[in-house]
Amino acid sequence: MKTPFAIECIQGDIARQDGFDAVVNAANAELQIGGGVAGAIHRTAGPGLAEECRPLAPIHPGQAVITGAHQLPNRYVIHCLGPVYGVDEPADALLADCYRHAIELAEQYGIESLAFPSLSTGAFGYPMAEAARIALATVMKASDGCHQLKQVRFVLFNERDTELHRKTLANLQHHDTHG
Ligand code: AR6
Repeated sequence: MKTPFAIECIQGDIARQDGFDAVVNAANAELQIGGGVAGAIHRTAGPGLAEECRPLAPIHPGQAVITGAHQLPNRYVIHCLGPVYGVDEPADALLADCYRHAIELAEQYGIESLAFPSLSTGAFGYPMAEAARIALATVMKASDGCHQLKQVRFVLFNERDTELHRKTLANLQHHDTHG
């Protein structure tokens, strides 16, 4: 698996990714304001985002849809509905679908830089280590077919999750290189 775009993991707020073409929202099925990531994104974007989202809802687990970014410092928001852990099955495949579909949309819209939060690991209860492995492996694999995307960033809320993502990424890249 080669990685034609750069992947980095940083600690921060997904609603403050200045300079990135698009950010991913950990959405609810109705694509309306919620807690966590969806709260931060909708609060910063303003009410126009929920309005643009209304006709696109409801979405199903694993699906991704794209809108404008309104007052966020980006061009687009890609909204993904992650699986509720222990409810939506198969959870691992549905979580991987979110990342794959988000990257497909990014490619279609000529997005060069994309920032992801850790989907499903808050209110939806997905264990962080397992979710990190699925997220990073899926993004690395999807990068093979990408021509537009040049930079992918994972934005984690705290230091522990950031370190976990960095270590997971390093392990996956090591296995890639050394078989
Ligand atoms: N920036 C980056 N990461 C964040 C931020 C932020 N501003 N806020 C929280 N996180 P969640 P889910 C982390 O709950 O599990 C919503 O209410 C957080 O620590 O936002 O997919 C929606 O309306 C966690 O690791 O998303 C849905 O109903 C991760 O982001 C539901 O929750 C995801 O937490 C979606 O649940």
